[in-house]
Amino acid sequence: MDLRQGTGLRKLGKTADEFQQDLLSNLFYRRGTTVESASARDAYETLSLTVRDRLAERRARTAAAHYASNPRWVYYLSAEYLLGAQLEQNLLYSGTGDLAAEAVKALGFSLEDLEDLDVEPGLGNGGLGRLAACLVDSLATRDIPAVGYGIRYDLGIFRQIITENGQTELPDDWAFHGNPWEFPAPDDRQAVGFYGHTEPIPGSETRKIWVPGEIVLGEPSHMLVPGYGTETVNIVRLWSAKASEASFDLSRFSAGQYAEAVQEAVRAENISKVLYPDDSTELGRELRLKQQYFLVSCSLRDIVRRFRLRNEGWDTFAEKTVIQLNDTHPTIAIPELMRLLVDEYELEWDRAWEITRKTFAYTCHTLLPEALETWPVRMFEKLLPRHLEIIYLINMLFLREVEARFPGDHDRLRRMSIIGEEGERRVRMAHLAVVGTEAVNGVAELHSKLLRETVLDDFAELWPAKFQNVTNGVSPRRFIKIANPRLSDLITEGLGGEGWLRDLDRLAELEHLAGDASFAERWQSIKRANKVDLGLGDPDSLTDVMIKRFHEYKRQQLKLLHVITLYHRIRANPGGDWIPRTILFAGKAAPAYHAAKDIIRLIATVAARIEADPVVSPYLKVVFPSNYNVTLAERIIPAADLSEQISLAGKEASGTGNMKLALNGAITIGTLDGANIEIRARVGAENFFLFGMDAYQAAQTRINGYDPRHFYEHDAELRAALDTLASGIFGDVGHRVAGSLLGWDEYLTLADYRGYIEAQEEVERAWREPARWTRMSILNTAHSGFFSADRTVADYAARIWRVAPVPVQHED
Ligand code: OX2
Repeated sequence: MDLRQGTGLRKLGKTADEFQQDLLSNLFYRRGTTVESASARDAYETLSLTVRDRLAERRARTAAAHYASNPRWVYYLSAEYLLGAQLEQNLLYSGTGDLAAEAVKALGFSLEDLEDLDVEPGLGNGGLGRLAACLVDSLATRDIPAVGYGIRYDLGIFRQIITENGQTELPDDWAFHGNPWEFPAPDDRQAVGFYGHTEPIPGSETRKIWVPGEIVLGEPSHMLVPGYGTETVNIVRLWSAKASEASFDLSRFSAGQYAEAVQEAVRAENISKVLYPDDSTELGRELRLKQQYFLVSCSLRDIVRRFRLRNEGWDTFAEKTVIQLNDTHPTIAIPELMRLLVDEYELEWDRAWEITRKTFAYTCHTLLPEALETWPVRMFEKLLPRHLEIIYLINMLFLREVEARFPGDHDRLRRMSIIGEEGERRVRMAHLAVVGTEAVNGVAELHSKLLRETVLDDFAELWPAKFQNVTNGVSPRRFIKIANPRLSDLITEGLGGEGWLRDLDRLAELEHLAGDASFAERWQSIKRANKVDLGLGDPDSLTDVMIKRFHEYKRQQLKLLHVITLYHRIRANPGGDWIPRTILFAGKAAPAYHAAKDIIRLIATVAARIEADPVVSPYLKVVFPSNYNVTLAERIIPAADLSEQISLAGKEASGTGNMKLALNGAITIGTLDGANIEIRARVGAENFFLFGMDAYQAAQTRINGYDPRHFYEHDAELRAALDTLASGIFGDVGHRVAGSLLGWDEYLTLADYRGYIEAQEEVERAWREPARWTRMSILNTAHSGFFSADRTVADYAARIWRVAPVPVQHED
């Protein structure tokens, strides 16, 4: 029996009968119940296990193939993963959807009932976390040996309830009923130190001993990440904080001090208790820094352990390992690897530095200055004293390099230093990430260019070859095949097969069908049917969606000004030939981001007012479903006609919702920002509603002294909209939002207002010609194949990771 290949295992069934038997045996032996008494949850858990078993078998073959080839590995370090619901994905990726439907029917349930019980793990905030999930999907699909490392937060992104009072947050105990998709691996536990002090080692200048003041255990569990249309199953390994036995104070317990007895343990386990619900902003709390180091320390030790299973010494470490840092959150991995190599494995500093620099690569996801993480030196020193010493040494040697290239340029040294000296001294994580890596990339062409020209210009001048662009992408399986089965079937029929799901450029062949009247008619009726399914408005109305995190730079407030303008226009001319619109907003705001929460509340209030207005409501409906997450996105995206991507140019690094919507045939109204530019270039300017300043004009407008009141005074419709907001009918929130727009308007909303309204008029002209609209919609899908995450991963693999696929053998 060949244990390693997993071929000694009993074969898992391929027929309906065999699947059914496996399901029953899981019901009896693993769930401990019977057919007669099985609840929906029993059925769900059992089905999940049965599907998981099939992936586990592939996982065993994957591990065997990887073990045998000792390949170069990609390790993706990310503080966030928004994996989305697992059941439907895993049914698809294991090809067991039909078998499962039949088998659960025999238990008296429908697949849809059970899918409703499948809770998505909300271990991320927004685009950055969902990108991580799309990339691990594509890594497996491309047969690249990879592990994603993250944190298993007990509480994910908060559950949101929207009422007329705005957003309320509730804790998201996503694994309350357990999580059938994960495998705990307590044996691979790691111990992580915090606080304490360092001690010199006599005779060594660079090595030190770190004596931590607190030790916390990290316990991993993993979720399976199957590739689509291939045998590979990779994993995402998530760490949970566990108190060590010693942290329970038995003597206090015996003395009746129950709370004090567990105090230390509670503190330790708080590290992975909750995801910080902020997006694109820096937080700066010690617990967050603890989370970051916890992730990094556990993951690096695991990476080293895995390397040592197959290799000896350190000569080949950087050859066999590439670690991608998803934004700066895991950047402490750089000094941590130095610490492991120098202090624990006793390598010379220079050699350790060479290995470290070659091992890491860094993806930056923002340009917003407030999102560039920095940590107070004092906090760092207290929590990670040894790491701070290492950072100082890295910085000293780095600044020497800069000084050698630009002698006497002190201002440059100050600008580039890893330690910021303005005000309170702070560690600049983005600088550390650039200095300690081999490659740095932005996430869309414009973003990468602006990184080189602005935020990281000094670094780009020093190391031009280090800077690259890798435009983001999304999973076509989750966001077309699963989310939009009707459209997928039509595409498959039109292209004569499902090959497009692994090679999304093939969508381009749909171009020939754009002029085919019957194809176009089916295209249109699918969109309508998806709107009926969504059930949030008249399916014949123009469904206009803005779905994303709430942030002032994304400018939901500009969309709101459009809503009020429409409201005024309809009231002024109730008999007009108005196009019925359903405007859908969805998204969360960080709980402490008051300006964004004001905008949510204002939208909810305006929506109610419109609803109650008999003159306007036949034409205009504003809906705001609660709790936007991956699952809800999968329902909204297929139903969208118009995709709102209206951030101030130069602020949205990429966007990925824009890609998902275009792929599903929504037409974008947007600025020249992030990936919008690349979408427009591909789908064609005539199939995209463009408006607004570009990034350079926006920057120039600010420099020239921007005055929002100028636009207020010179545009009667804009004035009317702002006056309505400020009139008091929407209470204090109306005042505050209008006040901020008129007072400062950080994101130049008023300057882009007129252009936006005109672009919306162009939208309406196009909508009045259904054949033209449908053609535009088909062409958006046809020319968005570039935005597959499979292409993104291929780009990383070729230009940054330099890794090759390792195919996994089929079961024989
Ligand atoms: C987001 C960016 O805001 C968004 O533009 C991008 O598409 C996404 O990351 C994936 O690259 N936190 N979230 C982001 O950046 C940060 C920081």
